Amino acid sequence: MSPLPSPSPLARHAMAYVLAGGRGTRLMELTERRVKPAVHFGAKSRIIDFALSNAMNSGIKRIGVATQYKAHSLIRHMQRGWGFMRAERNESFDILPASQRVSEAGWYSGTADAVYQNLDIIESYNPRYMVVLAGDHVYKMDYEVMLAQHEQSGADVTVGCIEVPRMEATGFGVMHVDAEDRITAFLEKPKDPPGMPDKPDTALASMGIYVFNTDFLARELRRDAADSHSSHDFGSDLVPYIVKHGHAVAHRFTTSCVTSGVEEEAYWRDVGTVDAYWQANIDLTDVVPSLNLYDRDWPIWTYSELTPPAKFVFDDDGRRGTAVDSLVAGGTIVSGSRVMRSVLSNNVRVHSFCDVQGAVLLPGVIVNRNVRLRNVVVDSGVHLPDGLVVGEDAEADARRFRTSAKGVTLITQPMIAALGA
Ligand code: ADQ
Ligand code: ADP
Repeated sequence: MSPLPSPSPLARHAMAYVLAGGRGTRLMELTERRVKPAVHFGAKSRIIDFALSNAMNSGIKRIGVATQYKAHSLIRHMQRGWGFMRAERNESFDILPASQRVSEAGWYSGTADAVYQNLDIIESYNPRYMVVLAGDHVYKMDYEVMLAQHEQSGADVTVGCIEVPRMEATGFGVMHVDAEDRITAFLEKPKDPPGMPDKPDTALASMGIYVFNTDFLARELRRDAADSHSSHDFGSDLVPYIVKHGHAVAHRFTTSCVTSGVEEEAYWRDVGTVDAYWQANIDLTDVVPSLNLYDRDWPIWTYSELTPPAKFVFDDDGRRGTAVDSLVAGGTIVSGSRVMRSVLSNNVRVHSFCDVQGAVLLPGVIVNRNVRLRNVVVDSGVHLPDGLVVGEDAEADARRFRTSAKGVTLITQPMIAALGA
């Protein structure tokens, strides 16, 4: 007897629509010149690479990315790294800046509007499902699993969700579900988030990931566009409306993609603040990190400049250049200095007599001699002057740089320029 044909993967009939237009103000000066999804992450990637790679690894062949705020760095990155999708293979990759397609009013007023304004493009591809994603989260997730639940439950919308400590849920959409995981209430960014009935200190938070049938979504977006009281946002308007008037179901994200037969515990971070961004980077330096970037079955694709290998050298006086418990990208040279528990992106230089710990150094950072760094994020291209000490005197750091609640110091080029002024 011939084996039964395997069911067609649903991802093949889906389009991923990545929202990448919001600035991400809580990353402070890191998003002064680029939007949050374009911010470098994990030595070689940008934040948006996670959503895009998840879509591709899940088998989704059509991707649209809505851009708006300071999109140059993001668009340049996607053009360099994601231009391989081919129409001949039924693939598409569309970068969709707000372009007055619906009216001449201009910008995307909210996340739902950022989809509504491109409905004609979406409908021209005729996808059965829309997987709406935020472009600013770090995680590995197989959307096929979510699509399968969506199809099985017959929901109007399926919302990705994760359990978080109750008081950390103030920045998220928080939901109540019944025994079948049907969403019975949805509160966007509540000041006092409700706990789960059986776990009062935990809240069920929306990950801002939604699956819809395209025809349902199109109808809802047109209804919402005509509603003058709406802010045209998924979390504030569309999802609460569907919860009230339709059938919304929660998809619990409990396992990151299952690859090589190994189940990884779910890891998902909205790296929205300097502290969260720093921590998620430094988490990667753990001996066994929760987010495995070395998983060849679930590659995080990116554009990365072609660089010579990283190099570690003795300086003239025979001091070793070392980096331990650290991620070091290509083109980087550590000479006669000690680097620990740090993330060094492409083309970084660490010169002699330096002590670098807990540092997230973005591409092209130059650390001149005698610098001591503790718990810092240094923006791309910054040259740290000889003898700079950061992380030992909180008051001095706060005067010169941007310091966070948890003691991480963010350093950008204008801050360094101001030191010499
Ligand atoms: P927020 O985190 O506040 O809440 P939001 O600011 O809506 O998310 O941004 C979501 C994504 O949309 C981001 O990637 C952002 O870049 C993009 N975006 C924002 N405004 C945009 C615009 N005008 N045009 C295009 N793109 C835009 C949402 C949900 C919550 C949920 C959290 C999870 O509303 O319910 O809990 O995400 O992080
Ligand atoms: P990346 O995001 O790759 O780290 P850069 O740090 O080079 O890129 O720049 C971030 C963004 O700021 C880019 O969009 C770049 O074009 C823009 N930019 C860089 N330098 C300047 C400048 N002097 N004036 C205005 N914009 C700049």
